Amino acid sequence: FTLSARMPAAVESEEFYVDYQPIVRLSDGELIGVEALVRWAHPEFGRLGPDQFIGLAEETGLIVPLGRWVLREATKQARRWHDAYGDRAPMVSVNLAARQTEEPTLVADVATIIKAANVPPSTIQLELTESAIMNTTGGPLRTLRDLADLGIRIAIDDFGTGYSNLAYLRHLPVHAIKLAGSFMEGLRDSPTADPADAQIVTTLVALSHALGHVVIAEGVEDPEQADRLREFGCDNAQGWLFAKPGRPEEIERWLEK
Ligand code: G
Ligand code: G
Ligand code: MN
Ligand code: NA
Repeated sequence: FTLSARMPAAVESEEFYVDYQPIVRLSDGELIGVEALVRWAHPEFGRLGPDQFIGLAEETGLIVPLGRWVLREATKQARRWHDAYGDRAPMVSVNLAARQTEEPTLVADVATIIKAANVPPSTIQLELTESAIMNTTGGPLRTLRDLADLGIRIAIDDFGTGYSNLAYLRHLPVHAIKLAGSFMEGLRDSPTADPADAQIVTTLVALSHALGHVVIAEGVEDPEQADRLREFGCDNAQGWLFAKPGRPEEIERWLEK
């Protein structure tokens, strides 16, 4: 209760901030993008992770203004990186909660934010889970087309963990598929690794490529997992093996090395 009571004021007073986690190309380790991840510097409770307040924000509807703030912050950061690094600037990938896709003004809000930041739309990607896509007010096809028409990219987050209607998903203008970190357990060089995970990952990579989507693996923690993903033809990866989420300066150090 105390958390949700403070949240509106916290959005106003900028107690929230955004960390960025590198997304790298598996073939050569090149930084191709970053995922924006919100944090809360709470005056009493210290640093809070999204697991501690995103659920609450969804229940109270505060995710709508908070999500808008995160997108605005991340697009401003994308603009700074574009000014400093040009074509080498990383794509910035931002999570959209299911509650946000229910907002009738979603597309207009995104358009306003992208225009105000004056950033090339193709450097912004929105991550939506399967359920966020299916719950869209105005229909998934219409909404995703309207978003894609802005020139931004759409990624399906945690792919393979929701209820996917594959026959339906294939008609949506999606650029990338993010494979949930839970599938990476089975790619470890360990006797307890479940071989079914490797089968699922191989199949999802093949399916995504057949549909013309880029594949990003999440939660990659060790070199064996990265090796297996390369073997399976997975394009990009994100995880502690490469870097933890960090401040924009850490991304800049990465770009300058
Ligand atoms: O950074 P961390 O691993 O703690 O993130 C936990 C969860 O919070 C992830 O599932 C991530 O998608 C979600 N999350 C992080 N930032 C945002 C955000 O800005 N908006 C939404 N909707 N979810 C976020
Ligand atoms: O949006 P999504 O649910 O994919 O959010 C990614 C979350 O996963 C972030 O909260 C991030 O901190 C976390 N994360 C990133 N890399 C790793 C990793 O290698 N292992 C684990 N366990 N979590 C990770
Ligand atoms: Mn995500
Ligand atoms: Na994910």
